[in-house]
Order: sequence, then structure tokens, then C-alpha cells
Amino acid sequence: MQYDTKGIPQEVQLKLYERMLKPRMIEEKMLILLRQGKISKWFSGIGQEAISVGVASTMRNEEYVLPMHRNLGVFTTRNIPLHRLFAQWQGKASGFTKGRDRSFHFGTQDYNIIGMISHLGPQLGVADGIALANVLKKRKLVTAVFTGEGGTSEGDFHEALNIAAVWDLPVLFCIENNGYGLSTPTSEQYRCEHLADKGKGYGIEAHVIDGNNILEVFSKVNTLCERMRENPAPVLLEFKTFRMRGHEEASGTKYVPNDLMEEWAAKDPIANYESYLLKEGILTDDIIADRKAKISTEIDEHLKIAFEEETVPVVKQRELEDVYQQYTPKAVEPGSDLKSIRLVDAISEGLRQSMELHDNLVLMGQDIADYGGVFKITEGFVDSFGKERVRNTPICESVIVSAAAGLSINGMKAVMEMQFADFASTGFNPIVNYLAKMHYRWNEKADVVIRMPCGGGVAAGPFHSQTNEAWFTKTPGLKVVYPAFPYDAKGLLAAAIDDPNPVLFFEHKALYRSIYQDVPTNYYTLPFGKASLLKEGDTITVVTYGAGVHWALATLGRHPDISADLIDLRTLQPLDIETVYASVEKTGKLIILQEDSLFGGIASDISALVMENRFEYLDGPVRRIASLETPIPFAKNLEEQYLPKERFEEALLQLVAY
Ligand SMILES: Cc1ncc(C[n+]2csc(CCOP(=O)(O)OP(=O)(O)O)c2C)c(N)n1
Repeated sequence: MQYDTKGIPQEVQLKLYERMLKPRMIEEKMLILLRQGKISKWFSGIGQEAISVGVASTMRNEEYVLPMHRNLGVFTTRNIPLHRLFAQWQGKASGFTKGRDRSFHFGTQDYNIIGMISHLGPQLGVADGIALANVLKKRKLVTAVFTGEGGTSEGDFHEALNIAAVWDLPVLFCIENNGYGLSTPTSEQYRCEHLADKGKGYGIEAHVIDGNNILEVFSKVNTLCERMRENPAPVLLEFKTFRMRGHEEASGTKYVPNDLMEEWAAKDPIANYESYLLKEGILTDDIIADRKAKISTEIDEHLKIAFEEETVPVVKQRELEDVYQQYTPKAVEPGSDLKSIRLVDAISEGLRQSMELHDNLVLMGQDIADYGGVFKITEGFVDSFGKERVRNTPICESVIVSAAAGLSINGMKAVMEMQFADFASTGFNPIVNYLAKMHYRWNEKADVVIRMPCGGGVAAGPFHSQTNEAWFTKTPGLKVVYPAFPYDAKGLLAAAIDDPNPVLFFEHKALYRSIYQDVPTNYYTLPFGKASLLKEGDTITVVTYGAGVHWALATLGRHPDISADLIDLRTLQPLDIETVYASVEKTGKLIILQEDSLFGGIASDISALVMENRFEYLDGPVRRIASLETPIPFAKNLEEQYLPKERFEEALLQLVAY
């Protein structure tokens, strides 16, 4: 192996050696512990240390690094106390996730390291968001993110590179091409010669680097980082290396040809570098023995600390509380100056006033800048707040959700507009796996609101009419808001943006321009988890939300003889079940109206909760009325049949008569 010092001082050369030695020695210890059954799983980075150590050594401490499962060298180079890493791997409290996630699946703001989720790809977009926050704050910092070559086949890779290119983000995309993705060789993973060749397609500078040569990694990355700090733009690096052990220890390496193993064993990044340093007289056998002894002692001492720590305490209440960041909402009262406006105007006004209040708030979405969004909610926003904060995005929902998480991690707030709620499906993974689980996993907020123009009755067919709140109410960690009136929409949107937790904010398209209300002109917030009682009666309880509220109002309007409580839930998570209980205790009858198709919707859970907790008060069967169990059809008459308006009226009369 050829080493070119490129002027790297000797003490740095020595440091790089020590830094590679440490993760190697930790790994060797872990392999022993694994065999002894003292840790559960191990993803080895043996043979790949030069990449983690080389990249991390060029980065400043205040710069974020987003490593993968084989990048122990990033963690050790940032000097995380080993006992905390060991505790993390043993699921103990002094790790980084209170025993809630395994191995390298954690982030730590103390060390500016943001770890992966199992799905690999999302963190590429998170890096974009972190880098964007730096650019907006005018901080000249690089963000480095890692992926394996297997991960480059994910859509997130494409989306993240494209966004970084279009937005000139200083992200160092580091592909560790180690030959295999689990058992899949590169020949079955991609067709181009080098993955770095893909850079050209995105208009991104790209380089191939010998990932086993620490001096090459260090000097090239160092030069690139210095330039990227001054001239922000992404760079794609493909580090050629090899995975010397199984995907994880239990899976072995039988499928890897022996000659390949031998070829790469000869290129070991530590052994070769050690020989070179010995030859140059920078390293001596005594120094090697001394450093190894020191690292060995450190490992043993820290392992002792981790082993002596008791298993993580099991406190149910704490588990439940940590799903969300606890915070006390700042209540701002609605003023008395009112103006009659539509739902669409109320949302626009709430958003605009939040932009004025929070100067760290960034809006992202397709066509939201000069065009004002397809529903014109952000019309005129660019004039007021500029294109930096009101950002058009390419068509890439997944990476924009991930970037929103990155913005939040780096101290910003983000609101993303899904052009239609239906398209949340292409951003589903980072919503339910990244945003929703981040606080529970490693105590980090996800200060993100996703606006979801939704709903039927607009003859727009199966892909522009869905009301898909049930996809999200199922997932702990998300809040779900679904207003039916302009007043609620404005105050709840302001509250959603203020809330540091991820919020899915549903806006019914059919209500946008049809529902008017007198709305306070000032900035105000409304609390989550408080339903509103729109009508009071004593024979039946009607529970609904969104467009259902207006259908129920119209139906009850046609039947003035029915004395009903009409409850508009307003938020589905948190759910104000107490208001439902109180009403059922009074009326003894409950009908729940939901626009979505029936199975697995919120109506089913409300029904179950009432049966379980207020059964004795019921004077009839709980009824759930919802759309047909089909996708939502296009033709007007088919859509009318699909939606539950008529069935609601029938069922209401039946239940009243029961
Ligand atoms: C979305 C998703 N699909 C599949 C997997 C299972 N899986 C975990 S790691 C891995 C291989 C990753 O290969 P690569 O990106 O090359 O990284 P390496 O493990 O080689 O370092 C696979 C298939 C996963 N974690 N996430």
C-alpha cells in the first residue's frame, strides 16, 4: 500500500494510528463477549476503520456526523466514554437510549453524532436538513453522512443527493463500498462501474477513495471539507473497502470467495499503516505495546463499569411519558377583533403569524414558494419571508420529511406541506419510523408539522381524496390534529407549530373554501386533546371530526326533534375520550361518524373504549358509520355512495329509535 503524507504532521499520523487501533481492539473484545453471550448482536467494521477514523478526524467537533452500523471509529474518535457505549450495547440506562434501542441506533447532541435507524436511507435526508440549518444560520460547517453501497439502492439515496445538489448543501456523502450488502454482492446491487459515477447524474462532485488507506482518506477529505465550508455544495465519496466479517456475526461469510478474503486481508488498514509508520520511524514496537496496553486497560475498566450497572429499571409511566417531549403549551388567548374568513384563509393566517413569531421556522413543500402551493395557502409568503424560509422542493416526500427531522435536530422548526395527504405514502417511512420514534429512542424532539390537505367529496378519485389519519393515529409518537372550522384550524395550527413534537395536521379540502367563520385576527393557540361540544342534547351522542362534523350538523338540522350531543374531536391524538365518556353517561347512546373507510379507523377505537369503560351506561349498541371498504372512487355518484352521509342519517334514526 502506498502512503503519501501530503504534509500531514507526524503527531497527526500517529494519532490516526491510535484512533484506528481503538475501535479494532474494542471489536475484538466484543467478539469474545458475543461468543460468551454477554452482548446480543454485533455488526463488525473490522477492516473499515480508516474510513470512520479518517472522516471523523477531519471534522470539527461542532460538525454533525451521521454514522452507520460499522462506524465505531466515528464514536471513538469523538471520544465518547466507552462505558456509555458498552452500556448502550447492553441496553442499560447509562447508554444513550435507556435500553430502548440497540447497537448504534442513537444520536447524541453532546457529541454531534446522529445515529441511524434500521431503514438505512432516511439519515441521508436528515443530513440534508442539518446542513440546511447550518446554511440558514450562516454557519460554515460540513455535515458528513455514511451509507453502505447496499443503502445506495434505496430511493432515499437518490432523493438526498438530489436535494443536496439543488439546495447547494455542504453534505459529505460517504459511501462505504465493502463489497456486500448482507449476502448480496455489488454485481447484484448496481450496474455502474463506480458508485461515485452517480455523482455526475446529480451534478455533484464525486471521488473514489481507497478506503483502506488512512492517509489518503484523511488528506482528501480534509481538503474537501475545507473547501466545502467556504463554498457550500455536496460531495459524493465512494470509499473502496471490504467487509471482513459477516453482515452480523451470526450470519457468517460462507458466500464470500476465499481469494477475495485473502486479497483484502492483505490490505488491512491497520496492519499496513503500522508497518509504514514503523518503517518511517514514527512508530516503535514500544509505542505500539504502550498504546495497546493503555487501550486494553481503558476497555477493561469501562466494561467493568457497564457490567456493574444494573439492568435498566422498568417504569411503565416513564416509558409512556417519554414517547412525547413533555412541554407546557404557551397559551395565547384569542383576541376580540374578528374577521369572517374561510378555512383556507385561517390556515394561511395561522401559518403566516407563526412564521412571524418563530424566525427559525422553515416551510418546505412542492410549489409552495412563488406559486403559493396548489391550494394557495402560502401565497405571498415568499415576499414576506424570502425563498430561504419558504422552500420549493422537488418531488421527494421521503427526504423532505427526513430533512425536516434534520432541521429540528439542528435547532430549527419545520412545516412541510404534503401537496395532498395521499402522497404521505411516499414519505411514510420517515414519518412513522424517524419522527415518531425519535423522542422515545434517544430523547430528541422532532419539531415538525406535516400539513395534510385531505378528504373526499371533491370528485378527485382514489389518489387525491383519501383521509388517511388512521395510518398515523396508530403510531405512538405522532400527534394528529383534524379541525373542522376556521377558528379551530388557525389556533390549532399555531399550537402544532409551537409544539416540539411531530404533528400531522389534516386540512379537509372540501371545507377549505366552503366554511366561513368569524376568526380572531391575532395570533392565538388552542389546546390539543380538547374536543368541542357543538350541540347539547340528552338522547344520543354523535362523535365525529373533519367533514363529518358538517355532515352531522346538516343531518341534525333536518331532524330538530333529535336531542343530541354533537362532539367535534378536533384532535385525534391526543384524543379527548373523557368528553365522550361524559356525554355517553348522559345520553346512553353513541354513534361515531368517520369519513375514512371503517376498518381500523378511530371510530373503532372510540367504540371499544366506550364499551370497555362505560358499558353500564349504554342503552343501545354503539354504531360506527364510515365509508365503504373500497378505495375512494372518482365518479360523483360512486363517490356519494362511498361516503357515509346517507348511511349516517339512517343509522342515527335507527339508534334514536332503539
Ligand atoms: C429498508 C431496509 N431494508 C432491508 C434492511 C435489512 N438490511 C440491514 S443492513 C442490510 C445490508 C446493508 O448493506 P450496505 O448498505 O452495503 O451496508 P453494510 O452492511 O455492507 O455495511 C440489509 C439488507 C434494512 N435494515 N432496511
